[in-house]
Amino acid sequence: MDRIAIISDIHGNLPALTSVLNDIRAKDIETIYCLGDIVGKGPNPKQAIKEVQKNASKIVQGNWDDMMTMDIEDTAIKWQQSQLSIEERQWLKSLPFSIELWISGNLMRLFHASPFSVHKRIQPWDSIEKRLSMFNQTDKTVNHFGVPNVIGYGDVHNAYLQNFSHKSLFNVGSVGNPLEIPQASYCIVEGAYQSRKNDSFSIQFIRVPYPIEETIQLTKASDMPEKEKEAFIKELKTAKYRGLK
Ligand SMILES: [Mn+2]
Repeated sequence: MDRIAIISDIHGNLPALTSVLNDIRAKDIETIYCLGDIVGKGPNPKQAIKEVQKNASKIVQGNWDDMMTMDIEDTAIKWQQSQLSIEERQWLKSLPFSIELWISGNLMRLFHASPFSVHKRIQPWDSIEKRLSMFNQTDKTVNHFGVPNVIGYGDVHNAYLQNFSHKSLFNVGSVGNPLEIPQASYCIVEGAYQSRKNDSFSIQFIRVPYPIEETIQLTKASDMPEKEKEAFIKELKTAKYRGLK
């Protein structure tokens, strides 16, 4: 059986990313996919890009990655943009929308937020219609092989698995900005890679404690706007979203 580690939503949190990469290596897993939001919110977007480029073989775009080349009047976005070179920002812009693969007879599609847009969010508590729409074909998805029965994504920073209507919907959670448990989150999928033959298939959810205090110190030491520092540090400690739910 083959194993693929799926990470997402690093958000420039280097201590969390390092801890997760060490955990993946300790499990002898060689294939890593990343579901976007490498940058945004956290203090080390540049280093996060470097590590993801070095370690992940497939990477899709997140909403923050997309915003790095947009002209938006927002101090948080402007600060993140100021940390990156033109080349890094264009690389984020060029990232693909989705990944599709056969694994143990399952057609699995991976993307950041939903098949509609990196900016369109679907939560685990949304209506069944909304959750079923995660399996839709759109002009953004790859659609090489047909309609997927397994969807994996990031974006909501909330790891979960739901089985319904003969389908599986899972979220890998967030490496650098988890919003349920203050520990880094990622998934491992195990099955026969590129096999259309039905066989055993599993999704494992892993939590990795990491030195949060280090990330807090890196955030404090950066020249990020004070308001953004406070909000990010609060989210790291509490694992609660700063905005309204
Ligand atoms: Mn995110």
